[in-house]
Amino acid sequence: TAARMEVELTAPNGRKWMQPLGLFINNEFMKGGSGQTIASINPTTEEEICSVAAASADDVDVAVEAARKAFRDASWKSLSGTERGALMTKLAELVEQHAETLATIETLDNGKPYSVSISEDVPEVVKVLKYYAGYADKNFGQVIDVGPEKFAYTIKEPVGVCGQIIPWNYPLDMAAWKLGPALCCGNTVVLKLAEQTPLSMLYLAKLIKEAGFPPGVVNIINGYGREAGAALVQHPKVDKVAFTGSTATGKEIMKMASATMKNITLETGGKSPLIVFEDADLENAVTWSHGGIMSNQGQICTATSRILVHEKVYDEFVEKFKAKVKEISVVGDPFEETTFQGPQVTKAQYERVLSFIESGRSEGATIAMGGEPAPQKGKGFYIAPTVFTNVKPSMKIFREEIFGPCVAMVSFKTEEEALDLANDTTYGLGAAVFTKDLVRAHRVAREIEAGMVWINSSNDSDFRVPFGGVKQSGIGRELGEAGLQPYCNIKAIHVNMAG
Ligand code: TXE
Repeated sequence: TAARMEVELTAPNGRKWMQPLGLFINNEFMKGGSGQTIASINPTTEEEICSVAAASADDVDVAVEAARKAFRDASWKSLSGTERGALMTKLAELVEQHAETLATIETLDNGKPYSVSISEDVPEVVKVLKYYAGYADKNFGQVIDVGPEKFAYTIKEPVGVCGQIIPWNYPLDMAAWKLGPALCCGNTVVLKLAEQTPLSMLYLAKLIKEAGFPPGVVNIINGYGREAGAALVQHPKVDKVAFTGSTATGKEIMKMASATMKNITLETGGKSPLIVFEDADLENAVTWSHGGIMSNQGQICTATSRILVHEKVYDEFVEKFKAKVKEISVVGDPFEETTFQGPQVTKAQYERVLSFIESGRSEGATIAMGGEPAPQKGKGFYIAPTVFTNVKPSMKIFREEIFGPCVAMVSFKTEEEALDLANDTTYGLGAAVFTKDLVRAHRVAREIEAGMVWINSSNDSDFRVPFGGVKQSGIGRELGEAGLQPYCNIKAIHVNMAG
């Protein structure tokens, strides 16, 4: 129970660790005033792993006060960028040392294959922390020439206390994407984890203390969105809110944050198109488009969930895609080495995906493959990889984010029609284009309404390159140099030298 603040856990791969269960505030785990807890469920077995403390609005206030105090404290404020970078590098090294445990926890709590947690999710945390550690002493202002009688310069200041809210699809990576730039710029943080998957980041919290961050610089709390999340967004002493999650919640957060005019960045949903032209290398297009929707159980914000294929190659593409699913999408226990697809993260998500499948069926799309639950030994939130053909743009499965291993395929005749279909969405996160025609590739990349376009690949993001959306897929950018901008204020200083 949370009263003990930690519990020994053992995973199916034999790994054992002490799992923290409290709210991480001021570098200590605490119970929280209300004593309420949330059970974390293993999506493979549907059994409880452990119960974790959930923050009330009062607990959020304690965490924000800790971050506020740390923001002004010399132990953090007086550090040079180089010193902040050194702390972040130390944290990255500790993450590397604890990689197997972190990957194990991620797989146990989220259901993603261990082979992916260990080779992608955990290494991404290390890369992002090291990348922003490097920026910590290379992010400064300008001198601006305004004539001989004046001197003007800018300095970059941290924004202050950052409230960060993350989802459950990439718990470690979403946290790293937010902590990296915030700490680089000298901010302090209250990070609210997704109530479905708090375990990996609570373990990582121990490493933050071990790395030597002063108390209160990073506070990490579990809790419900409507309670802890909303309290964080509305807190008058929080200067900035960064959020990744659904578009509906993003809109609510914008409204709440407006009360004190907080700086906000939002990364929300998507319905990203992937266009296959008739001259594309079909093998390559099939490989990437499979990964672009079927990896991570389809729980990817940039999932290329709408595949638009030129009519000349449509039938061949569909057959090849189905064969690729049969070959690669091995559904099974996420701790098995052969598994490509584990369970959906929660029962709620599992049911949501199944209801989308049902809507596709009832609206008249063809289920060319899958379309049903795929329990393993009678258990788990598994869904068979699903391919829809005969999809009309008016259907829900073409318009709404499913967030599961389900893809909608549509054919087109001309480039213009492909672009109309691609842009016929309220979202604008990712997009992919497959063609050997260089000129067309770049022309289409410019015409697509999206924050990111992949040419001849899909979902091939990189921590050095800005990530984010247009339209209702979000505001602002994470990653890359652009990811620093929301975490610092530019102060202009004018010096009059004329007397
Ligand atoms: O998201 P929520 P849910 C999409 C995906 C999924 C759907 C619903 O389509 O099926 O959203 O998922 C916190 N004030 N994405 O319900 O509610 C919440 O506690 C403050 C896409 O899980 O957006 C959690 O920490 N915070 C997405 C986080 O917001 C609130 C990833 C996300 O939860 C809050 C996840 C409130 N009022 C879901 N309500 C992506 N972009 O990758 C909730 N939260």
